[in-house]
Amino acid sequence: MKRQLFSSMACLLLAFSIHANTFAKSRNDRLNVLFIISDDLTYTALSCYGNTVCQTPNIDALAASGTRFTRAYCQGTYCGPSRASFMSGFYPHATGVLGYKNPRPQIGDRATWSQHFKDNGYYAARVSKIFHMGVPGGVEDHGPGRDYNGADDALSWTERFNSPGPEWRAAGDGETLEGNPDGKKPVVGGNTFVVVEADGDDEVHSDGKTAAKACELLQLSRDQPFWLGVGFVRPHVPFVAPAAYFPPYKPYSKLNLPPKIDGDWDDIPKAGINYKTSKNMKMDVRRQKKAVGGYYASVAYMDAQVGKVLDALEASGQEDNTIVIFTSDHGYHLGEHDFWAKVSLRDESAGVPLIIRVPGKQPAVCHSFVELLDLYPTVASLCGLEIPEHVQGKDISKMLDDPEHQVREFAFSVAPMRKGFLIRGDRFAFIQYNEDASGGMELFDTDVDPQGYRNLIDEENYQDVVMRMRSTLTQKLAEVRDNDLSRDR
Ligand SMILES: [Ca+2]
Ligand SMILES: [Ca+2]
Repeated sequence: MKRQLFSSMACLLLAFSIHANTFAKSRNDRLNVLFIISDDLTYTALSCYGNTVCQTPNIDALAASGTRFTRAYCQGTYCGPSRASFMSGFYPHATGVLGYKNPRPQIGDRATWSQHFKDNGYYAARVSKIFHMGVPGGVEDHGPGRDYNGADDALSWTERFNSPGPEWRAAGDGETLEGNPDGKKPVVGGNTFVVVEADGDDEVHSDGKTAAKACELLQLSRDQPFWLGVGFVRPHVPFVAPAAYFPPYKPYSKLNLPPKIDGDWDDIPKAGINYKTSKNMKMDVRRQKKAVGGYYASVAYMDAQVGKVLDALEASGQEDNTIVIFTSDHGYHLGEHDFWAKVSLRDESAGVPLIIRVPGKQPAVCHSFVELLDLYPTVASLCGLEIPEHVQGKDISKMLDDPEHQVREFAFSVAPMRKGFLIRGDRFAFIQYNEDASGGMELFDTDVDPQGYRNLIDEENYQDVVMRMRSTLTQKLAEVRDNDLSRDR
C-alpha cells in the first residue's frame, strides 16, 4: 500500500515535471529580442555602408549575417521625437510628442514596444538610453542620489539600468572645437563639439558600462524570453573615447571632408540651412577634420562595445533563438554642405543604419523603404505576438525572406525644430518647411544628384513632381493624424 502510494506519487511528480518541462520549453521556444541602438550615428560612418576610413568590424559582421537595410529612415531627426515614436508606435505628429518628453501622457494605457512584450510574458529591460536622455548632461556622473532616467517610461520595463560616465570631464587630451576660434575655451559640457582622447579603458565610460551590464544580463538564465534594449550614447557629442581608438584617424589633417561647392547654399531656404554649420560653429578646416576624426573614434569605440554584447549573446547559447537589431535614433552630418550634426532632413541625417538578424534567415541587403516605426509591429509579428491596433508602422517581416518585398513607396520623417517634413521617394527627395510651405521647399533628383547640391523646386520641368509631392505630404499628414488617439478624443 505504502509502495503503491509512493509509486503513484512518483507518477504524479513525473507527470508534473514533464508538464513543467514542456511549459518551460514552449516558453523558451519564443524568440528573444536584442535591440541595440546607437545615438546620433549616421550610416555613412559604417564600413558596411561604404565608409572606407572608419572601422566598424563588429557592426559589419552583424550586417554580413543579417539583413542590412539601405533605405531606413527615422521619423524625427533628433533624439526625443524619434525615440518616443518608435517606442510608442505613433508618428510624432500623431501624439504631439515633438520634443524631449516621454509619450506616456499622450498614449495613456496603450503599450509601448517593450511593454507589449512585457505584457506577453517577456522580461523587458533596458540598459542606458532607449527613450530620450540628455547627453552628456543626463549621463554625466554626479554621484549617488541622482536621477539618471531622463524622459524614460517606467511602465515599459521589468528592470532598467543606467550607465553614468565622466563624459566631457574624462581625464585625457580634450579640445572644444565649436565656438572656440581663438582656442582659449576649456573643454565644456552641453551639446557642443568637444573631442577627448581619454585616459583609461572602455569601462571608464558610459558605453563600456552599458556593454558590461548587457553582457551580465545575457548570461543570467531565466524562464522567460527577453526583450533587451541596449542603448549606447556614442557617437553623440562629446566625442569621448579611450585614446586607443584614435590612432587610425590621426593625424586628423589626412582625413577628407565632403566637397565644398561654391554657392551651394544659394538655392537652400533659410530653414534648410542646418542649425549647426561650419560657419556658425566657427570651425576652420583643421577643426572640421578633427570633428570627423573624433566622431569616427567614438563610432569605433561604440562598435567595440557592440562586439562585446554580441559575443556574450553567442557565449550564452541564445544566438539561435534571438532576434538582433542594430540601428540609431537618426543620422548625422559630418560636413556635407558644411552642415554638422542632426535635425536636417537630408539623407545623412534622416536616414539610419538598420540591420535585423533573425535566426534561420539568409543574410541579405534590402533596398526597400523602411521606417523605424516598423520595428515594433515587425518584431511583434516575428515573435508570434499580436500587433496592437494603435501601432502606425508596418510589418516588414516578409522583407527578411524576400529583400525585394516592399510595403511603402516613400519614407516620412519630420524635423519639428524646423517645422520640416520629408517625403523621401525612390527618385525624389522632397522637403517642406511649415505645413503651408511658407518656410520654403527643396526637391532633389537623387538619380542625377545623390548628394543634393541642386534644389529643383523652381525648375519648370519639375513642377508636376512638386505638385505630386506636396499632395503626398498633405495626404500622409492626414493619415498620421487619423489614429487611435484622435478617434478616442
Ligand atoms: Ca540622438
Ligand atoms: Ca545647392
